Amino acid sequence: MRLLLLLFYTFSAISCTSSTEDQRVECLPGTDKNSCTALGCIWEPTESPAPNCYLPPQYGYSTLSDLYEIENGMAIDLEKSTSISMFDGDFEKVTVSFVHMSENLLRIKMEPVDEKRYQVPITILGSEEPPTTMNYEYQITKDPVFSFKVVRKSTGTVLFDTSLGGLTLADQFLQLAVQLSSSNIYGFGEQEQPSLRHDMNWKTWGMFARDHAPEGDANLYGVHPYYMNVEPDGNTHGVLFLNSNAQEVTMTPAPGLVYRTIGGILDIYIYLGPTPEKVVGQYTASLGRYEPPPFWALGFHLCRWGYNSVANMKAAWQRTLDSGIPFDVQWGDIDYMDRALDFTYNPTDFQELPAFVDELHEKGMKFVPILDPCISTGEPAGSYPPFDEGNTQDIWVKDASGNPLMAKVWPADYCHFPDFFTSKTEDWWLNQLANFYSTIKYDGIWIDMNEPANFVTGSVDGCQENKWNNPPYKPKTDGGDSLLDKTICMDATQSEGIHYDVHSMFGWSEARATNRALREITGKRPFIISRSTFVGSGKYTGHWLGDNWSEWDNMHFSIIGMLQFNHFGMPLVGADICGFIGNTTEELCARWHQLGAFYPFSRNHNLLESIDQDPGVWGLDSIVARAARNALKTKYALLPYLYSLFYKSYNEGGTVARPLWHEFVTDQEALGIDTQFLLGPAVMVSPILDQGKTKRNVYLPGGENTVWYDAYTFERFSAAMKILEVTSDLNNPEDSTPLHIRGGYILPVQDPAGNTAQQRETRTLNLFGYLDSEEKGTGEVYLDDGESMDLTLYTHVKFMVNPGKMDFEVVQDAYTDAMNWKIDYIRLAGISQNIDKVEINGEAAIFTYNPEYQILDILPENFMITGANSITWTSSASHQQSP
Ligand code: MIG
Repeated sequence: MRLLLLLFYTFSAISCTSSTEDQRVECLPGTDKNSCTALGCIWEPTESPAPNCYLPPQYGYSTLSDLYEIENGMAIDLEKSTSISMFDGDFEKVTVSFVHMSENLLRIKMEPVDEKRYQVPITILGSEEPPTTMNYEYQITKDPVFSFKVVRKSTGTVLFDTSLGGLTLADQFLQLAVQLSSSNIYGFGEQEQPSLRHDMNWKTWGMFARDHAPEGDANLYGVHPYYMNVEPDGNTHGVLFLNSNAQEVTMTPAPGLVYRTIGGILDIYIYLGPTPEKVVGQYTASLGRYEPPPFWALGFHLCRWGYNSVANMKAAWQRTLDSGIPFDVQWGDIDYMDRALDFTYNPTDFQELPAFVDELHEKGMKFVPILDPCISTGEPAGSYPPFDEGNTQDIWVKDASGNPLMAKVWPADYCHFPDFFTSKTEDWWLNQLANFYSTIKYDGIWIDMNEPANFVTGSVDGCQENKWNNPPYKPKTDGGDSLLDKTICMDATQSEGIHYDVHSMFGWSEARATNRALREITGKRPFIISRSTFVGSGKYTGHWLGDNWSEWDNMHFSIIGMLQFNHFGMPLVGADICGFIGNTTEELCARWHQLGAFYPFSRNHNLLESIDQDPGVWGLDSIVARAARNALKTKYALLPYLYSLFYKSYNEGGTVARPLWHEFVTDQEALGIDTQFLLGPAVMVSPILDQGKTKRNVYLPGGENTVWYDAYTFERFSAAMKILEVTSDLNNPEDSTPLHIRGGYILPVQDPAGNTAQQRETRTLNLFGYLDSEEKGTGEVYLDDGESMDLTLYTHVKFMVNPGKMDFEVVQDAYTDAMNWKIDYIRLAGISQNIDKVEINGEAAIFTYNPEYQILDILPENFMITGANSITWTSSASHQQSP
């Protein structure tokens, strides 16, 4: 026994001090042997992807104090411990503070002493009162250098451990290595990740807003330095690195990560959850949540770049209507503009646009035009107010010499970028949008090119050579060895500081300004879709996944992107259906509608050079029209459920589209699944993603008692079977997207109509209950007018089924028209005993019971949603048992 213990201690001592390859933290990324050893780092070439040159264990910071109390937390003072300096500008003295933001949110901030650094201008909210108990604790280690661990109190699980070493805090290089609680880690964006769960084999992802089509591991439009990590027991936590500089993260087999950024400070927020949905809810509560979109935003959207005339736009629109496809929103891309000038429309080819928009409105439909941020400088003075007023107001991003930075985007002449961080720019933007609204009654705004995207490097005048434009270390971002590629000079100035610091927040600031403007102009809930996003953008805008390709694998990637943006607090998200770049095929486009109908944001859109791909262009009886029709009718049927999910996510937190593991976090298989997804807790979508296939395997997550129902046939399956083969044959008119509903849930649905306005007019809901193995179920619906800015004016009703009865609870009744909404039809699946009597509020009711399918159908009359209702049913079996 004693020997064993001794061996154990020796072993653990060794594994603590020797760096195995997996635990290395690279020294001076990309260095060679000579400079490695000259620097004092360790050179040990390896065959594995681990770095050859790595930092020694004594590298980092030593402690100058013990932990001492500060307001709402503790702090400790540190001093740089070695002479090794990878880059200039190391902070010699720093303070690390641990701030108790709430019982489930810990902030760790590392700042140089006596030096003011740029900090992201976003306030992360904690609890109103300082927490008295915390679900976390933290432990400091002083040897060989300072490191800390964050521990979940209830389980003792170490969530975040910096003892891998490598802590670097310098002017333009900040690095932290973290040992993770498990390799089930998700997040960091925006890139096109090939799997939702990270590849831990030294994979590096850059983050820096960039106009780049999703491809390989390129950094894309937005920046979200946020991840979620599932602990070995299924508890989950989230971590935000609040930083807006160019940055990267390397996932390592430790399992760990090495985070690096080239500016600002290390400012880390750890969200304790402990369920995946709670993590997201805490994250969005701290940043501001996405408001429920207008109801119509959940309908089908049609767009393309290159209608080139209102006639072509109308033709595509008409074909879609003629094909019987539910359809709510027509979009206009830059070709509607006069010579690509914002706030104009082409006076010849789009002369009829305002009239067409009126026609759309008469039919209950909507119109969303695009706007680009760069404002043309080339119009004659006095003829183009957006530019003239921008000049007067002095709103432009300035170059290093203080002149408005000259960029080149779509307009023929050079253009200036507005600095959306100032309120005078917001006022100017509001003004332009208001004037535009007086010509075209748009219903929402699409903001593109806001990375910001520039067709010349830096500016038309180039950029100076300096530490901002040519930083000593460039993270793994696309664009060769330059940060300036396709964007503006890093030393350009904005009110919040140099562009170097705020680059990736350009889209965030434009979305905030647009949100504010649309509220004032329309008096309604704004609908905005932005290409570039940052931490907290969900407070202002939805997102689409950018310039994807009409390729089969891109459908799979779109599921991953959609789920990630739900993690990032941006639930209104989708990818261009049928793909943006290249020509789609009929089969691909049909399958993509089957998937895309179930994106929270469903839009078909493509590129100037590509063929028409609207669902109507393939012919009324084509597989595309049929797939779109079937799938979108199902989506429209589910809209009350989907819309309620948005309300729930706003009121209580959580996602709309979520990975399987959010609901089944201890199901090991579910942790790796990303070809299926859930809408809310109950609806599982398993699209066919491969060319030529009509079948696929569906993984049924859950335990032995979990039941799944085929959404269309109500056939019941136990999750114990794990794999279910499903068929969706495009040639079979009945087949659609494979959908399964989780037992235990009651979905509020509606009969699908041509558009959401028509659908809502019926003021009728149906309830589909899919009962669990104990014949129970719950569900809820949020009803409102679908467009008010006041988000308290809703009615919220819950439904509960227990054996023999269904109860309704009106939780809140603030939507005045709710009193006119009724329930026409209730179907309960999974009732095993023959039912021979159903009563509604004590009165006999019309019903049928199908013993083969175990389905009870109830047809109530004048059954108002907000009434004090209750339904009971009895079976002949129970009659026989009673005396
Ligand atoms: O340089 O407005 O991602 O959806 O069709 C391309 C034209 C500019 C990029 C967007 C895309 C849009 C296109 N825009």
